[in-house]
Amino acid sequence: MTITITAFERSPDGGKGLARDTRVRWALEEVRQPYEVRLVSFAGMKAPDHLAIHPFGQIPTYEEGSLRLFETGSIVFHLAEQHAGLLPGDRDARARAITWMFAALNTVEPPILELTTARIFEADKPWTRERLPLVKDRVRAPLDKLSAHLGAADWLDGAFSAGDLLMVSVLLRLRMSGILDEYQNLAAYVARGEARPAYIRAFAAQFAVNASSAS
Ligand code: GTB
Repeated sequence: MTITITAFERSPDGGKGLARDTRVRWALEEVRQPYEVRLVSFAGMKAPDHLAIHPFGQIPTYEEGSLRLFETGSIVFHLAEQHAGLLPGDRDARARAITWMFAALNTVEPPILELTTARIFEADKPWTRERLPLVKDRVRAPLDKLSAHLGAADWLDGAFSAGDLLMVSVLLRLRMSGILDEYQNLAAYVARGEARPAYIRAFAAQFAVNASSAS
């Protein structure tokens, strides 16, 4: 059955792989499922036909026959459940990998999003300069713990899993801030994720869209 996802017609990051379709593409590549992409404009995201798939008018979405999903966590979980490669077979190890998926999205990502908001969308506000150090410290708090947990291991809990895929995707957004480089093992962890052939294919696919829309 054909899988179709949606992505920005023109990503605000110009193809750096920071928009959330990249993590879905990465999961699809890890489980070796071919997919098609429907590109959506900002106006198109708010149109009734897109809102019927994504009630919040965002990307990415996922369509497979009559199944329509939104939320990257749900999409990656669906792929990990349906295909081998992203979740371990052992019951307990699988539950722990799913726990790391939630940790990435519920614990680590929210302060990173707040930092992006402060740095980009609130950069011109008079209070941002004073507030930024506080926001950065809120990013560091979970990273201190994550770094201690990871230690010298390659992945968060044994073999690479959907938990690592989401955690690396979330941490990637920190690179521009310099905070990732404060944690040598986390920077190496992200680099390991980016070096995976499936990530390289996913990155190239989203880059190609943005390179052609820029010309
Ligand atoms: N919780 C949802 C999920 O995980 O799927 C969040 C989805 C989401 O925020 N989608 C964004 C979107 O559609 C795109 S990724 N925004 C349009 C809108 O809300 O109207 C967010 C994003 C945008 C731009 C960059 N960038 O330029 O670096 C990075 C990430």
